[in-house]
Amino acid sequence: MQHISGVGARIIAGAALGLASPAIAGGTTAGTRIDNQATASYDGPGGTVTVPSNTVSLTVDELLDVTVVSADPGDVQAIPGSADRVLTFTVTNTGNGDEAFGLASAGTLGGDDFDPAVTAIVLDSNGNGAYDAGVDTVYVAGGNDPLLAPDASVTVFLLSTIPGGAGDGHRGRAQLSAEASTGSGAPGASFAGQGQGGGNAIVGATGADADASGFYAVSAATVGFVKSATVADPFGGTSAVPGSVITYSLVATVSGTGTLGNLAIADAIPAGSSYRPGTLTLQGAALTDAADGDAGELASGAIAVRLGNVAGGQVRTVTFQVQVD
Ligand SMILES: [Ca+2]
Ligand SMILES: [Ca+2]
Ligand SMILES: [Ca+2]
Ligand SMILES: [Ca+2]
Repeated sequence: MQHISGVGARIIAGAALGLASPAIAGGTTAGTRIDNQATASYDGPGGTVTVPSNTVSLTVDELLDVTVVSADPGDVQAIPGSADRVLTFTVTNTGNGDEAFGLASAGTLGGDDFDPAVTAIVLDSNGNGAYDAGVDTVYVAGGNDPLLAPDASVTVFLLSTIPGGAGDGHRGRAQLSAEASTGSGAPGASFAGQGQGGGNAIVGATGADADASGFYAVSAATVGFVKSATVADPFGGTSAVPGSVITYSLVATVSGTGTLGNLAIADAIPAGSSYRPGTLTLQGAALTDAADGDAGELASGAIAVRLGNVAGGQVRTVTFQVQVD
C-alpha cells in the first residue's frame, strides 16, 4: 500500500483516446473509447514516487443531429399547371455517428399565395447536385432512408405540380423535413444502447429533426393581340373600294413576368382582296414573301410570322397590305 503525503504531492490527469478518431463537426465519433488514468507523485526518501490510479474507460455516446437547408439560390420559377418543378435541399448528418434519416414533405403551408402539390421526394443518387428524371432514385419512406456518415450530406429534390390557377408573381412554399431514424425529441433525450459502437443514442441540439422550405414563383405571360386596318382609296380618301389598299397592322403585346415560347402570328388574306407582294414587315423591317431563312412568308393564302420567344413587356408588330379586288 502506498500513501500519498507530503507538501510536494501533485495530481496529474492524463487522457488517452483508445482509438484514433477523425475530427468531425459533431465531435468525437460515437463508440470511441476514452481511457483516462491519473497519476499522483510525491517526494519520497529515495526520490519522486509515482502512483497510478485505476483506468476509467468511457464510450462516447452517439449524438443524433441533422440539418436541412434549401440549396436553391432563390425562388424557383414555374408556370401555372406545370408538373415536376424541382426544389433542391441539402440534408446533413451533424451528429457523430452513422445514421439513417426519414424524409417527409409538405406543400399545404401558409405564408405564401398558393399550395404546390408535392408529387415526389427524390434522392440525388448519382450525386451530381441536379435532378435527373428517371436516373435519380425516388424516395420511399422506410425503404431507402439515406444513411449518412457523420458530416455527410445528401441532396434531396422535391417535385411539385403548380396549380393551374396560380397567378403571375404568386409564390408557393414547400417543405422538406428529415428525422433521425433512431429517434428524435427534446435535446438530451436518450435511446439506451442504440448509439453507434454500443453506447447510447442521445438527441442533440437540433432535436434530431429539421426542416427547410423552398419557394416556387409563378412566372406567367399572356399575349394581347390587336388587329387594325387603314385604308387608302385611289382618290386620296379612306373608302374601301376596288383598288383601295388596306394596310393591316397586327400588334402582339406580351405581359407578365414570364416568356411566351414560339409565339407565331398567322392571318389569312381576306376574300375579295389580294396580297400586295413585298409588303410583309416585322418591327418595321421587310420580310420576304418566300418561305426562306427569315421570320415570315406568304403561304397558302395567309401570312405567317414566327416571333420566337417573347418576354413579358415586349411588343411585336407585323404589317402587310392587300388590295381590294
Ligand atoms: Ca446512428
Ligand atoms: Ca401555401
Ligand atoms: Ca442527379
Ligand atoms: Ca420570308
